[in-house]
Amino acid sequence: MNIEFFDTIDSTNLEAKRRFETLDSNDYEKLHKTVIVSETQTSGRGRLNRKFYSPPKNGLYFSVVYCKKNIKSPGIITANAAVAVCRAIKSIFSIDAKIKWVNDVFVNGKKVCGILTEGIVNTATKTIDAVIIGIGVNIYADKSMPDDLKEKAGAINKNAISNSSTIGTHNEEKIKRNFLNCILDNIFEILDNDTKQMLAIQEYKERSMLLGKKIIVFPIINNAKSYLCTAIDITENAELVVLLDNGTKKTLDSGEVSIKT
Ligand code: BT5
Repeated sequence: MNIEFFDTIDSTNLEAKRRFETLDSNDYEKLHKTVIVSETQTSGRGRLNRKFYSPPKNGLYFSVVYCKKNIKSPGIITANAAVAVCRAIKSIFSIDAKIKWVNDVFVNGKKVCGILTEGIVNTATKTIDAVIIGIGVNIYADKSMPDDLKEKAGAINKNAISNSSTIGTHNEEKIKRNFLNCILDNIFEILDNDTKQMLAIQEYKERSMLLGKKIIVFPIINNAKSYLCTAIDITENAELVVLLDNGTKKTLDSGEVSIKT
């Protein structure tokens, strides 16, 4: 593993992508397990070019490069990473986090982590031979968080405020570093072993905050209309199975969902 730290950067995912641009596709393997970490991001990104708020001190923002030939489902990797983050939250903070399909980790009903997995296509073989797993976690609460985010975004340690005098001290930095190491250990332990990947998907399902609930699906393809249904299962490929009111089952491999309140 090779970890690089930045004070500030546009986006750790973009930085990881730039590393690939300098390489011939036969040499992608050289970047395997490269980790780019930044104290803050000026253009932190979510899916569909949404923004990911990444102020300094509060959180962890990093990207993990994982190389493997012909990756069939980046969705499974996102699910594996979400489980790794939950295990690390349990180890370091003794909190049981939940997962909202596909890529969000929740504590106390609020999103504390988002994951953006991007595939790198080998131009010669047209297969996905590497992924960049971008992970942003809010560890401490942020007083300056924009109002539109406050409703849905939270922090693991919501009682610690980022501009209090303790944050940024040696102890807080140590917790942050241990937390990062713990997430990375868990990610590689899972991704390096097919059986552990399968077990992680089982845990992903157990930690799901959707199963059994009425949800609204917002398809992200073709501007299709949103619809109401019940989340009934998660497959071994981390797809969401939903039951429509007319009795039809659907298996979703992407999309945006919200729990009907
Ligand atoms: C995500 O997208 O949640 C994936 C976020 C991945 C961020 C990491 S940070 C390191 C790496 N480098 C990057 O540039 N990105 C990755 P999505 O599911 O599309 O959710 C985006 C939505 O989450 C936004 O539209 C906001 O509503 C919300 N959001 C933004 N910032 C947040 C934050 N700090 N905490 C919680 N929610 C946030």
